[in-house]
Amino acid sequence: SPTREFIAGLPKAELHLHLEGTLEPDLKLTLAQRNGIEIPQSTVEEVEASYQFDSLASFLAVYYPAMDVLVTEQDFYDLAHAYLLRAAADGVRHVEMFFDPQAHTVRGVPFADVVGGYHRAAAEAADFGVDAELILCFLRDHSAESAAATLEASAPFKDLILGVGLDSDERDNPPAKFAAVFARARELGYLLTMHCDIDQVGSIENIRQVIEDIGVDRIDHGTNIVENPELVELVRARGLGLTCCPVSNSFVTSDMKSTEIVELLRAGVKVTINSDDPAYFGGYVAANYMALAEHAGLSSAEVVTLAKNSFEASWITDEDKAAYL
Ligand code: ES4
Ligand code: ZN
Repeated sequence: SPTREFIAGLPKAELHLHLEGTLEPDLKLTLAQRNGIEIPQSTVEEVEASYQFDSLASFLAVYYPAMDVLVTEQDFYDLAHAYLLRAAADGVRHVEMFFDPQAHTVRGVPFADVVGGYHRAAAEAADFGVDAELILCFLRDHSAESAAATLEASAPFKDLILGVGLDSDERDNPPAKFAAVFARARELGYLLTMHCDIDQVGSIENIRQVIEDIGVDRIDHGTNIVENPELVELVRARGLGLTCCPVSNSFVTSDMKSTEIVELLRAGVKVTINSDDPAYFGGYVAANYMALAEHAGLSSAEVVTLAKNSFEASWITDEDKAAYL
């Protein structure tokens, strides 16, 4: 079975990472103090103790309020910079990072400060060997109108953003709710992805919508296609990437879904391994590869395939892919 050193040494791309999900307890305390924001915790241990959840809903209830400490352009820079240093140490060479502008603009933070801080950190990461890009996520439990307004607000920053995604609570917020917003995003030149969460009731119908109606360029999670052989074949034949997050899965459903992930991998689907919200779930990308490899008994060759898949499913040019593969 592959060692941690072997996994960390493999060049990897990370394709499913929420920047707001990299807020470590010590940075949360630092930012709260710097910005004069009152939070219920005053030590790292207390913040860690508040990072408790056993479902997506209980996670999101901790996750969104924690973001109140992010206020200035420098805060967004500091958050992304800290993540990118950790990613580099885990062997990440390319990363496509989600961010949730609505979680900040609803509090009065200017869109330009969010994108500005994140982009400044992304650009600087080239100095330590990481190529970093941004994916704007809409909050699916907010209205389609709010998403449309956010999309228009992003237009002046189009060159700093690779694509758009959809996250937060999937229940009662199907892909079709955002069909017009995603069609407009495509017109603007963005690539498209959407979360299809593993705990979702009616998951197969939502996955069918994201492929056939929205026409996504990737699927976040999407592991539930395993229940439907026709969808597995469609995703395999189209070469659509799935961004799986084993450690996150184990928090949301008490199951890493290693059987399902490995079944899809062995069926030839472009499965990738990612960390989702590592500060909350306690594992950056190498720990996610390690957890899956140990749990499923993966060979070193299969781990190498996962790392190759991460570049193949990425949104870099074919020329750049060839340089990594
Ligand atoms: C998320 Cl685990 C998860 N699910 C849905 N939306 C999210 N945003 C950040 N983490
Ligand atoms: Zn996610």
